[in-house]
Amino acid sequence: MQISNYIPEVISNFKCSAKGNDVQAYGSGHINDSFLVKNLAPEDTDYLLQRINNSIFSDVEALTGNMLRVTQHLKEKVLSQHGDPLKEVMTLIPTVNNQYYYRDSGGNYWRMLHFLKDTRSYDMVSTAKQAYQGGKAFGKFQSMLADFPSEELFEVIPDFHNIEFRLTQLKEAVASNLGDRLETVTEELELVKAHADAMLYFQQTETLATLPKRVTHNDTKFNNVLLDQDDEAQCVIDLETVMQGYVAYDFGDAIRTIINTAAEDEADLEKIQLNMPLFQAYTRGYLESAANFLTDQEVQSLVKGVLLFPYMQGVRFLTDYLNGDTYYKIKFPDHNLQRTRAQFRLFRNLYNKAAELQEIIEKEMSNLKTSQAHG
Ligand code: GN1
Ligand code: MG
Repeated sequence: MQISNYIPEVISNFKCSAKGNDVQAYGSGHINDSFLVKNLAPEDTDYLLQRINNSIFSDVEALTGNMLRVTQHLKEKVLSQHGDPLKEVMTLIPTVNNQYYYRDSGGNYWRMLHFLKDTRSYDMVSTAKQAYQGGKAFGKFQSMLADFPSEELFEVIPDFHNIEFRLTQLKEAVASNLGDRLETVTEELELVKAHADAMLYFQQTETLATLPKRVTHNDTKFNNVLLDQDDEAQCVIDLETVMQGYVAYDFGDAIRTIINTAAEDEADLEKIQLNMPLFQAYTRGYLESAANFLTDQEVQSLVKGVLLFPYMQGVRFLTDYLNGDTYYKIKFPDHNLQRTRAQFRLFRNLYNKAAELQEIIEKEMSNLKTSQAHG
């Protein structure tokens, strides 16, 4: 049976006022399926219904527990700052049995969220204001969770951002060559090899000793920030990978989409250029809201995250390509190869500009200190 056939059953099991007369596929996620469930009366709440990919998120109960605790914590913070928790934080809708996920008669897992009207998200950034607002939003997100006991969060996907583990997965994919595609990726494997040692920075024992683990979002693509009609940041979404991590992970993953003048899967590699003003704007917004809790070492580590994330994303796409496309949704046969090449081109461009990126971070940090000193 098709997934969408379960939707009436699913809707009737959540405490929601929509009747399910108007349901549309929604968003551009690579893992879950999302649907917008509209209410007939325009003034009523709409809902976002998501089928959770439970071959990837295998413990839906623990995952949901993380999301509940984190959203609860964020809502309290927003309230104490006189904000609107319903608009600024994702709201999970309970089922008729007061659970926050539902398993349908076909064994599929679902969650329902309050849909935030009059907001927009962008797969690519076009203005400095958007980039700045994105930085503010993710910085504020981390800042509001800085006092949350990160070790209590369940590790939803073990070793999610552990590059050593990702490289091992790639090695295994090369060895089994399930998709019979090894011959097409010689150059890509060379690039992986050439940079592997340098990319292990976050796995080193010295790093573990100096950098604090915090609550991080772990999927800070720009389209995971909802902006309002004036392009002001309103809400950070897609909280299922919120776990313990390094702040540089979130910074790096965000820059991966923000600084790139082309799409994540751009076929024409020449179109993949770096937009430095957007990098600067994001960095400024981020530091403005995160500098209050960041250590000097963490600020120093940010640029390492910027290099790691396109590299690691390329490694993950390449692994999936070699495995015959079992993890990411694809739109055409070589999609994962095209994604890999685009991410590796972005990585090379960033690698060549690492010193300049570092200078921008330092300059923004010192501007911030100066302006704070002057009240
Ligand atoms: C996946 O499904 P989506 O688009 O939210 C992936 C992220 C990747 C991203 C690449 C659980 O996120 O880690 O960075 O694709 N999520 C998971 O665009 O693997
Ligand atoms: Mg995601």
